[in-house]
Amino acid sequence: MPKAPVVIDLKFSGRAAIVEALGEVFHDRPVVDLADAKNRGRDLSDCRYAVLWKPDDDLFERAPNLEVLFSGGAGVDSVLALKSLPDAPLVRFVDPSLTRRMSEYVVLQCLYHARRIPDYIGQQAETRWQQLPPAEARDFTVGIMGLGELGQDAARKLKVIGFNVIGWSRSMKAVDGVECFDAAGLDAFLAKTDILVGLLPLTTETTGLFDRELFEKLSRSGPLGGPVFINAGRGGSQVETDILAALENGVLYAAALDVFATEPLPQTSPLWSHERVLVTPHVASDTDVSALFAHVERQITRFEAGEPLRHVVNRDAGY
Ligand code: NDP
Ligand code: OXD
Repeated sequence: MPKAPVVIDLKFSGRAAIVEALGEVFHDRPVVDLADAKNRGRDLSDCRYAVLWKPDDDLFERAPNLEVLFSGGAGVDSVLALKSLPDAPLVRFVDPSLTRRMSEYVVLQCLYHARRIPDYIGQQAETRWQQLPPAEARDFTVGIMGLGELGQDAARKLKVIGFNVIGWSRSMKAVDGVECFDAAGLDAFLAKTDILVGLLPLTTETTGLFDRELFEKLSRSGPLGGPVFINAGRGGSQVETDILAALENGVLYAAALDVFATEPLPQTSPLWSHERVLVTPHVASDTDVSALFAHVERQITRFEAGEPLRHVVNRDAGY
């Protein structure tokens, strides 16, 4: 029997990688790539699966028989906000490639700040040779908010480098060597944290969570004399005016932000030019499209064999 088609509507940069990966992964499954002009007016009523990221407004109208939806990313806030999203299971992207990339970003940012690179960049601009008091990873406590797929891997890798690592999540977790806190333990968690890492999904509960009040509860006894805030979860969880104010009045020592309330970050945002803010354009962990399509094909195989899908989003929780 011929396999059911999958429709692809991915507004990712890097078109060539998508085309190459499509050729490699979905061997005998028909693929309808909506970025391909030849599919512009195609009837999509035979498509049972969709892989999507910022899809066309009329996708669900054109493809009324979808049985499983696959998010092109790990975070599904934008997918859940889509108008007329069908009531089919929504599977998010979970894969070792995505996890590895995120952990690299988190380890990089923690070391970058622990080894005072922002200060040395400032000194280099002034041709100033000044050795600042040394500190090493073990002198810092990194607090990770969000101990899911990404947060737990980052925690383990930070431990290997030597950081003290603690973590916070909605439900209590057990991670070897990592002191864990649940939702009720937030204040105790913040009071111990020198470097705060945001790896939370954007939900009604996490919107605006990283605000002045939260920053004021962070530890001020770390080697830098003030906390560092790193956010690679979602920009909607941070209050950007509060980050700027906290940097100005010393409540925060520095920030590294990969995600923003509005993306691309508007040219007018003062975050761009703040000397204690590192801005990256939502690249902490890009989706490897070959890995994404392989994950989709594996899940479809399970689904068609009557096995449960993995990484299905809980729509009530929002992640
Ligand atoms: P998971 O769903 O595996 O983990 C989410 C974690 O957040 C869980 O530990 C969960 O708690 C916790 N959490 C959720 N809501 C709350 C809350 N209200 N209070 C406390 N803890 C909460 O997600 P991933 O680790 O795979 O991904 C995390 C996020 O990272 C994504 O949603 C996405 O927004 C972002 N991301 C960003 C990328 C980038 O390039 N910048 C790339 C990929 C992802 P519990 O375990 O109890 O459910
Ligand atoms: C994701 C992302 O959610 O890239 O995967 O932000």
